[in-house]
Amino acid sequence: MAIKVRNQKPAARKPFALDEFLTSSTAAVNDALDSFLPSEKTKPATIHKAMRYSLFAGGKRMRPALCLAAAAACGGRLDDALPPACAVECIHTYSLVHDDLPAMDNDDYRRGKLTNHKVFGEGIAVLAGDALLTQAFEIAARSKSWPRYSHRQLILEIAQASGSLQLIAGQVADLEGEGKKTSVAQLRYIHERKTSALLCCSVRLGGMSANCSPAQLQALTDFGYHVGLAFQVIDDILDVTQTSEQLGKTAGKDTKAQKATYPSIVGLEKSRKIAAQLTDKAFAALKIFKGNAAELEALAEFLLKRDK
Ligand code: GRG
Repeated sequence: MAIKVRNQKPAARKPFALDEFLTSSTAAVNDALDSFLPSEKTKPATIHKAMRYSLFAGGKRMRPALCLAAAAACGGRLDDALPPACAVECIHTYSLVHDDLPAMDNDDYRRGKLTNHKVFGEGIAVLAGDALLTQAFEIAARSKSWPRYSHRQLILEIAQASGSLQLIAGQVADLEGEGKKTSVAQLRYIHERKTSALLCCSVRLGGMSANCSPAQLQALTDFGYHVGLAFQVIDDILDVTQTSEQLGKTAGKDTKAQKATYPSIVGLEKSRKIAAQLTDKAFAALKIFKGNAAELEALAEFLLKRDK
């Protein structure tokens, strides 16, 4: 089944119904994740309960949505985009479980629920994160190979985005920067790795699952990079403007941990401007799709305006 068929002329096109897209993409991703993961009863049950606890705790599923939206822009099929979409969500959830550990950010709440280690203990939470990371590669290995993009390439993409040069590098720089004076350039380095790399990977994998052209892949990379940066600027803004209840995680943590953020370096107003400029650059990257990337456009706007 194709994700969406859009062949109307721009003037005749109705405003894109993002709510419907997010509801259906989240449902499809949740069903697929449920089928990929061992059941709660599979022995050892504790680890599978812990993995599922965080995975189904109510995340926004933005990375899978970006993956499916990119596939749609390239004329792909939902069934082909779902495995990479699920793989990136497993990586993302693992990073949150580990990020919340006492040795890292030491948080009690995530996705509106107690953090994994608060429910299952630190040992199981470390293992649940490890198992989700490994699960991502198993799911990627089960996805379809394409003439332009082999399994090897899909797996390489995920490994690079989540490895010691990207996601982990960003987290290391974030940890080491706590309490230190940080420049905007250093902050950009952290955001590129800690956040943008995985969002960009999600978009690229969606394109690859549709056997996209090299030019489309380049456009998706440019889009994902800028949306990823904007995502973290907004995350920093929300940390100081929203309540813990709204966010489903502890608000105000960046200030408390003396973390470098856009609001702390350039102020709230300039941070909002930067997020809008980054989103404009993301929009510009979609020109190549000639109006046929409605899902990606709507998601970029939604991510800029989100309040949680
Ligand atoms: C290996 C010990 C060890 C830890 C790794 C890599 C890592 C820990 C943590 C990643 C750092 C991190 C949490 C980056 C921030 C990215 C971000 C803004 C996450 C929040 O994403 P949302 O808002 O969350 O999409 P939901 O819950 O909605 O999915």
